[in-house]
Amino acid sequence: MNNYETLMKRCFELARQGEGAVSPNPLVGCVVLNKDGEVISEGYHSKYGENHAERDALLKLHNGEERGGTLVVNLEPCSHFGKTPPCADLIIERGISKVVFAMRDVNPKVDGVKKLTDAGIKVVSGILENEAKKLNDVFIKNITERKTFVALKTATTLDGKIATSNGSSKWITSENARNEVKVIRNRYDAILTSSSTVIADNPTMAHRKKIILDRNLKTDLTANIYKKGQVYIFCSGKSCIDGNITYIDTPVNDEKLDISFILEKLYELGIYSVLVEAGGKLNGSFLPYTDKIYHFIAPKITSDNTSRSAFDGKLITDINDSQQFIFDEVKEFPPDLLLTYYPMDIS
Ligand code: AOF
Ligand code: ZN
Repeated sequence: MNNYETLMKRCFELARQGEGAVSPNPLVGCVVLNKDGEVISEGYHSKYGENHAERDALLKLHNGEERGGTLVVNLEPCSHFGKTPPCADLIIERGISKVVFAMRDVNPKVDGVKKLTDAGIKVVSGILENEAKKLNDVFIKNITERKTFVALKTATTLDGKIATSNGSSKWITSENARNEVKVIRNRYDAILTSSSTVIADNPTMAHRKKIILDRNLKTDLTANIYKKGQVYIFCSGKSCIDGNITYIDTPVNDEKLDISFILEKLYELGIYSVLVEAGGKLNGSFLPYTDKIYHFIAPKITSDNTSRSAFDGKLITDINDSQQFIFDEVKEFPPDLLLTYYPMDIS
């Protein structure tokens, strides 16, 4: 691994400190080196509307020690006036001679490369580009498709089960793994679950925004999930705001709430990413819309075919009709594993 890759990894680490606070902006971290190649400053985008990573790093320097130096950042520096002035202008003003970044900004308003090269700054791009794109998968989907990013979390036994046939499920994974779920939740604008999960498990699912799919309004408003945060209930036939709860009347197909409608509504509400945490039925319905899966696996086997599966979508009779995914990574939360994967792009 060369030095730029090491520095870029540091940018990713810094960028992640903005998780849960920068949406709908991207996660960005930045490292500044002086002309001798020594790290003299670091920064990151910490909150939506606040300074971008490059500005955060450069404003910490007061004596011109960045002149002739290099700025490393995981996203092409911006060149437009948004909530903040263009980073490219500040980079030029501070006399930086080289900018190293991982990926172009997909925001069509941005052409930092042109602004920087026109000013005579050397630009190196594409360092750890794939990793950078994964880090900002939500931002990329939001900007390029104008759609809400859907992540899904499940925790299963080795035979892919989330509960026994009578619903016993506490606990499949260890506390270690369950603590990581809290970290994952924070990455997304909202969590989403079903009335069945609320009724069966009465989970708290601590989050600032919660979405419940409850067609016939079967859940009890005294359930833990309603105690804190802003709640959106997608249901049939009710449309109003009551305290922290917004009811959204939703079309129904085949006795199921229309998921495309729900996802469009979420985008309109400014909920640009969502983490689905539910049972097999809802997981199955969301599978075709899912952009990323977090799958915790405990080293256990129920060995009971009537146990409930993590994905209970539709009947298929040809194994080649299975939905295909690409493994991303495996992490250990002993004794469990966390496997992440993305849907295979079949277009
Ligand atoms: C960067 N560095 O740290 C971030 C960038 O409204 P604003 O001013 O915050 O601009 C938001 C846009 O700027 C966002 O859509 C993306 O294109 C870029 N974000 N750019 O150079 C950063 N957060
Ligand atoms: Zn910027």
